[in-house]
Amino acid sequence: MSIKKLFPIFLLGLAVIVGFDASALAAVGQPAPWQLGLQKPVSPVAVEGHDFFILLTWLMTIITVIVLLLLLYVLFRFSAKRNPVPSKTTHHTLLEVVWTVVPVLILLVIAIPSFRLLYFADRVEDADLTLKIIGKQWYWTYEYPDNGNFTFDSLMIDEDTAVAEGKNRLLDVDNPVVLPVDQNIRLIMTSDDVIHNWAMPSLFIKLDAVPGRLNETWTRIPGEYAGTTLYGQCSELCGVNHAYMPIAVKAVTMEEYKAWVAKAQEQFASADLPSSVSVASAE
Ligand SMILES: [Cu+2]
Repeated sequence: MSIKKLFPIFLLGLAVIVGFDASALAAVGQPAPWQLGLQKPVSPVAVEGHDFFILLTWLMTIITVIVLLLLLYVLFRFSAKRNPVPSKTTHHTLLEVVWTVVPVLILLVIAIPSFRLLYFADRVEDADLTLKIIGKQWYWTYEYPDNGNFTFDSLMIDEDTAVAEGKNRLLDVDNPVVLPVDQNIRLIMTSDDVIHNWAMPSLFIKLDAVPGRLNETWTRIPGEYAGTTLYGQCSELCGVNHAYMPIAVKAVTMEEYKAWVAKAQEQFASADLPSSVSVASAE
């Protein structure tokens, strides 16, 4: 491989080492051109997850550099030219203990914050409201059980329409999820057909929606993000239109949320049918 070809890799490595983080430049809740790091974290879980990612990146960088330096030293110091008569040493107790214990310590350093984050993201004790998410081929259905139990479908808007209206192609939907800021929101998800995955990078959520099973997590969007729309996509290969079932979550103030709920209860009022059959087909 020529030096020229290695250059982009070198640049990327350098960017990681100096901690260059494109998320600082990116719009909130969506990917940005030339983005290197994660999307800007929005929820408390996302902030913790982002910190954990930075810790792991540093650990990986340090380990890689140390191993590389050791290799280079061995190549130089013990080459046939400089070391014509090799040592016959086979065991070294202290060295063996060290190269067993040090990796264990590194794994402990990773495991402790990892489990803390896992339990933090698992569930919230005192949820202010619940959003039920149902994956379908190939769109999402949302239920608001705490607000009159209305249900609606959220489908991607046509690509040409999105471009014409200045919206995000492949990301904007006809009916975004609307969530109030500064509230603990319990998210429960399931599926009506195959396994989908409700993935929202800025909320650090990537949870499977499995038929016959109810998975749970939670989120909280700080007040400063009122008016922002966050985007995500299905992240479990679920069929031919897997790439066309995006997620849009609009964060609003509590007053706006109440007004939206009042409107949504009328707009999405279903007949007396149970919510699971209120929607019959994808089109
Ligand atoms: Cu899907």
